[in-house]
Amino acid sequence: MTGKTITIDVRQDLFGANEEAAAINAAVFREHGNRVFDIMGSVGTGKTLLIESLCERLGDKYRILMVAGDLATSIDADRVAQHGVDTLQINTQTACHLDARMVRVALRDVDLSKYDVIFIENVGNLICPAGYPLGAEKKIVIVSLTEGPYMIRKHPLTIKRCDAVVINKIDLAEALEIDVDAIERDIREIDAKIPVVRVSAKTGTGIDDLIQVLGL
Ligand SMILES: Nc1nc2c(ncn2[C@@H]2O[C@H](COP(=O)(O)OP(=O)(O)OP(=O)(O)O)[C@@H](O)[C@H]2O)c(=O)[nH]1
Ligand SMILES: [Mg+2]
Repeated sequence: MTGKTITIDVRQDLFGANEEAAAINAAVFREHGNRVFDIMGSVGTGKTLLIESLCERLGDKYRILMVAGDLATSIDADRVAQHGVDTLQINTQTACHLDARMVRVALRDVDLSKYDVIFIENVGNLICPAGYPLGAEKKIVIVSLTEGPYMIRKHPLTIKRCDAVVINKIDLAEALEIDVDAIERDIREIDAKIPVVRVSAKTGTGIDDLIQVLGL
């Protein structure tokens, strides 16, 4: 056959394959009774500290597994392990986000029936992880005041693709002269109904509200 051009939308193909793998993950999690949360957000926004805080509060109530996505290290998994929960590290090497297949492969030899709750910390990135569902019950995006006042307006798609927004580091609002109400208004303009929780992972403010939003 000559003269025929086939154009493949690689992005669509990749996204389609991921959706299928995510659906399989979701079914496996349901089967094992796992409540799974995909925690995403920029580098340094407070994902690990927030998960540490959640593990401190929920560790007696639930059997928790933390899955850490990181390019090269196990620093975050090691931090969370200090709170007495099981951890699993995925090093993506070059990929700027986890995808559903990576999660499936990583969990293949894990006895999922041992866990009630799985927190997945995605690779630090406010953009790419939003486009790759992992099969989690909820995708939570953490933004923080140190990212400046415009991160919501600059990343509307991320907000649209998530199920809840955490505004972290509110203890720094005064020092950074950031108007938290304005950030929440920006979120509401993109999605009027999405749950928004103001938190300080450092002081513990708002963590109980977040636990409520997660339904834990
Ligand atoms: N003041 C303050 N500092 C915070 C808060 N949450 C996190 N931090 C600090 O911010 C820095 C980054 O926190 P991490 O929890 O490592 O952030 P992360 O999103 O997991 O970072 P990566 O995994 O590298 O993307 C650390 O120095 C934390 O102590 C907060 O609510 N308030
Ligand atoms: Mg981290």
